[in-house]
Order: sequence, then C-alpha cells, then structure tokens
Amino acid sequence: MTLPQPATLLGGISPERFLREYWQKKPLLVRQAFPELENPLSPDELAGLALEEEVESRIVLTEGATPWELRRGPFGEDDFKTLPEQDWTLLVQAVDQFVPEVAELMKAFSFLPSWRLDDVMVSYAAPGGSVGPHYDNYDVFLLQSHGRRRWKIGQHCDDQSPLLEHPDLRILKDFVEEQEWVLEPGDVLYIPPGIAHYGIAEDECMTCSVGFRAPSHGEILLHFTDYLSQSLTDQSRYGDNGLQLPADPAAIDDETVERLQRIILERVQDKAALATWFGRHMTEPRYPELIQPLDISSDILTDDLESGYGLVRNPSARLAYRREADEQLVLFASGEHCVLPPSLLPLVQLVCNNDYLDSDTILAWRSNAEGWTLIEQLLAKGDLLLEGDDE
Ligand SMILES: [Mn+2]
Repeated sequence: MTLPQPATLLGGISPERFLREYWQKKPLLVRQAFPELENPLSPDELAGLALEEEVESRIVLTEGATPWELRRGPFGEDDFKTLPEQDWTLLVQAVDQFVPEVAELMKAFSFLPSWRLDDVMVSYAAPGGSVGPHYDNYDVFLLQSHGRRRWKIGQHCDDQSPLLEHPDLRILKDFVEEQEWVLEPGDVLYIPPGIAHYGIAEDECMTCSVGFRAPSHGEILLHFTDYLSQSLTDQSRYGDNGLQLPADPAAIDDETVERLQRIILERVQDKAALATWFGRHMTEPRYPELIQPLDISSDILTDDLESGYGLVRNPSARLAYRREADEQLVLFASGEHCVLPPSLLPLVQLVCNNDYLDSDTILAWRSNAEGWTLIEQLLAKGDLLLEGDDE
C-alpha cells in the first residue's frame, strides 16, 4: 500500500494550514485520505490479538448485562461465540506494536512531531456497535479501514461535562449533535481533544484510531519534580538564616512561604533538566518488556552488516533528540537519554527518522568511533534490531 502524502491525507489542505486552522481546534473530515488503503488486518486477526495476554483489549456491548457493558480482555474463543449479532464493539490498544502493517499507517502522520504520536487503536464493530457519545483528552485521527461507520460530532466538553453513571466508561449524559457523516474505507476524521463524538457502525466495520500523547499538567509537575529531586542531596534543605523573631511562634508567616517559593522557582527554572526529563518521558515505551537487550560482539555485527543485513527499529522503541543552544546533542531512547557530540547529529537524525537502515548506511559509520559506539549501544539496549533476527 502506498501511503498518502500529507496534502492527500489532509484533503488538499497544507500541513501548515492544518496546524493553523484545525489542529487542537476543530474536526476535519477528509474523504479518501488513504486512497490506496488496504485494511491492515482482518476482523479475525484483531480478535486473535484480543486473546493474547500482553495485549490490552475490551468489548463494549450497547445493551449487555447493563447498558454499555464493558468486558475486559484477554478473551477466550468462547467469549466471541456468545456475542450477539449486533450492537457490540471490540477495541484493541496499541496494535501498531504487534502488526507491522498497522505501524506503517503512522508514517503518514510524520508531518507531526513523532514523539507526540502514541499508538494505533483498532476497533471492530458489529452492525449498530458503538462505545457511546464521549470525548477524549487527546487528538485522534479516525481512519475507516473496513465497512462504514456513522460519526456524529457534538459540543466542546471538559471535566465539568455531565457523564452517565458508569463504573468504567466516560459516556456523556448529553450529546448535542452538530455534524454527521458516514465514513467509508479510506476516509479520515480528525477530532481534537474535548470534542464530543459518537460513532455507530452502519454495517460490520473497522476503524484505526491514530492517537497522540499529551501529558497532563499534573503528570508534568509530578514527574518533572520527581526527576529533579533525584539529583538533589539531603544537604539542600529549607533554611531560614536571618530569621526574624516571630510575633507568634505558632504562625507560618509570609517570609516562610516566600523562602519556599524561591526554592521551587529556582529549581524548576532549569530548562536543560526540563528538556531532558521531557524527552525521557515522551519516549517511554508502552511495552518496555518488548525491548530486550541484545548481546552481540562488534565483529559479528560488522560481519552481518557486510553480508547485507540492515538494522530495524524495534517497533516498541521510541526515539527523539534535542539540540541544546550550546550545541550539545541529547538522544532520547525509550525513556533514557545520552549526551552526544554534535558531530553525531546526522546519525541521530537517521536513527530517529527511519524504521530501517540498510547495511551501507550503517557501515559508513564504522570508522567513526563515537558513532559506532552509539549504534552498538542502541542494539545492546534493544532499540535497534538486526534484520532477520526474529526477536
Ligand atoms: Mn474517541
């Protein structure tokens, strides 16, 4: 399958205009965004994934034992045999980690920062199947990959929007329909965070949801300060040198609170530390257990490359980099970071932006000691894999 260029994917809108007018702002429907789409996996293959222990899956029945009944995977074969003819949906998270054809779809979105991309959830719905009207906190591109689904778009929502009483699902109590479309295979609907949407299967259908990562402010504060605190010693401590005789010994005065504010503001202003924490956080893999260390000697690696084997990016690995103002180069690889000489920028860009590197491209770095060490380290860590290696 040939992936669409951004202009096709966005229906003739340039990526610049899309970011200005639609991204995080309003929905965009694109008919035939993937004109050459081949459904990347069959309903049976999706159901097969839902049987696997390590795969996150769920089934939502419109009228099950309760309204909008949620069943969590992994499922057994019998679970599927007892499902009704209609009005249910199977949802499988992060299918891109297990099905290369699904991972391939994500490349069509490479005009967006790759570290913002999260995963591709694939859903299969029997006729009438739906997960109810809801909103998400993340941007999503809904790609119709099989059959037809009716999508209704509604109001702006936030955490004040009333929800149905439900132990597991966040279903909106009110849905104010503003637009409605029936998506056919190859059509894409972009939905920004906080916009109510309600999809109902017209007939048996499948949708691939390309979702994005966005940490909440709570997560940013919690995890950044946790990261910062790891480099602080017990000696760095609240102090009140110059303490004035208190008017009342039980009172916490403004000077005390300002001393605390100074500690916090001084610490969180460390921009380099913030960037490092963020790069690590955004490249944290969803399934770290799928990134296995590889023990390979430099000689065997060279031999394999010389026989024509290339390097493949582990589909579970996440890579990004940052250039500091002082020319320092930091590579982030699956939740870890390393500081590299700026001369390695071309190699870092190659590794971050390609899921396959042919042997010649890699062997060109054989004579660069630092570059070669980086390649070996990424292989040892499991972020890169040697082609033809089944692990
Ligand atoms: Mn949604």
